[in-house]
Amino acid sequence: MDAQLLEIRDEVFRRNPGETEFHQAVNEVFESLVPLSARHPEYADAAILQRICEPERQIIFRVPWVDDAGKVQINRGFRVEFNSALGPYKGGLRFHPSVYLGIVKFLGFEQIFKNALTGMPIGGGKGGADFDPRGKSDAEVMRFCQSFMTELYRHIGEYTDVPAGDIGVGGREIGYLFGQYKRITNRYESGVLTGKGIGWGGSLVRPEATGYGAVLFAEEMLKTRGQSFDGQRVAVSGSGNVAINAIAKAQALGASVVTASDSGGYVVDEAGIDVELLRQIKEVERGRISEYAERRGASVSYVADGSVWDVDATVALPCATQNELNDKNAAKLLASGLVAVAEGANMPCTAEATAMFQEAGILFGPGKAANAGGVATSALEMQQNASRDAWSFEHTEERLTDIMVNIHESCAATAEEYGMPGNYVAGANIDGFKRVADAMLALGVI
Ligand code: NDP
Ligand code: 2IT
Repeated sequence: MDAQLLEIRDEVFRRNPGETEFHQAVNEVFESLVPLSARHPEYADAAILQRICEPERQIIFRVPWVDDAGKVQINRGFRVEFNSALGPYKGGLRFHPSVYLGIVKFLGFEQIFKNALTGMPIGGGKGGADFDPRGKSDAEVMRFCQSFMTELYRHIGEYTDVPAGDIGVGGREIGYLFGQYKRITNRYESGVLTGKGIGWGGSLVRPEATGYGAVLFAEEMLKTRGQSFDGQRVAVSGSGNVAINAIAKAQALGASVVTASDSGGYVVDEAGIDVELLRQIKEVERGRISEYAERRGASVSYVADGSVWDVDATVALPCATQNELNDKNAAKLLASGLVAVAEGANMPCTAEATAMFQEAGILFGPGKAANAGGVATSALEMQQNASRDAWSFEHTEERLTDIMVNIHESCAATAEEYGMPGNYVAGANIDGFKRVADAMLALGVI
């Protein structure tokens, strides 16, 4: 990094103390921008970097609710409206006890560039709460969501800010959130949230989109080396929305997916993960991955507390959470014959692991490119809501496929243009940044 970039980066760190995940995300983007800033002094003249690192608006609010025992509970809610140069703020809500401002800001910052890469008219934002939906009754989740929306509603809207799901927020939560928004505003404003159910404004393919998209992106990377998913041995982490649909798509393309995990441990299924059983346990029963091993039988092993990345694989799809794959895991995977990694989660690989994959010359698809299929399909949901239409599964999946192929092509072309062929991290960061920076230049100092 040159002196100017370092100075701006250090000032961002200083202004946002203690937000380690945000610092990590900012540092990665800055490292990629070295060749761009040399070619485009106009960005520095307009302080684009400093402006892009400062959210347009940050909302932090109290979320009081009453649990089933009648006890008053308090959580903290967040919405960081990061950048609206390309469209309304767009990005998910995460409900997880680890949520604090640094997590929301790292996710919101990544979202700016990811959303730009989709080519859809969406800005970047993220939100959530330190609420843990695990172990809560449906009624408790509903009361929490209603209280959360009772504050959030005044900040969002189909032309302003459009939240969706992320960890801990799926169709059930979006339903309760949308219901409360509709009640408070007395408007059936479908486009205010995405990830809605089919039948009340949702889009087909949105539930599958992130996992499918990550696999489609990885398939495009593999093609550049004359390979495909067919015959690969795939390790997947997580067993939520992204993981399950990544497993399904990788299997459909001929891969053998041998793992899934949750925060309690992981399973190894040498016969290939039974996706329907996994869906039943995780999506219907809201159970644990250990139950998968119990029900699937003797061929499956369950390892409590270990790392899923100890399992040999040729393709790794981290689909759980940030910084879940470190340098030790990377070394182990590389030694086992790894050829590709695509990040289904946001920033699942540590900076050290990412650097090791790149030095080893394997294919590495960063989250802001590889997992962009989810938010891209959210934009397709907004498009259907705006035109009061509902597309078929086939048409919507075709649009998703085109978008993923385009993101792959533009990241590859940008990496090539800036002298780093095959470096999708540089390609995604430069291409995403440029799209937002050019719009910000055009819109003036705002
Ligand atoms: P889900 O809540 O559906 O699933 C999350 C999965 O990750 C669960 O298996 C969960 O296990 C595991 N997990 C979560 N936090 C931790 C943790 N701290 N340690 C270990 N395991 C953990 O979320 P999604 O599948 O939607 O999201 C997964 C990742 O994908 C996240 O990084 C998210 O930001 C990203 N993403 C999601 C998109 C979407 O459309 N949903 C779009 C793009 C990216 P457990 O149940 O034990 O907590
Ligand atoms: O990280 C992400 O891209 C998401 N959680 C999806 C965001 C969205 O608005 O669909």
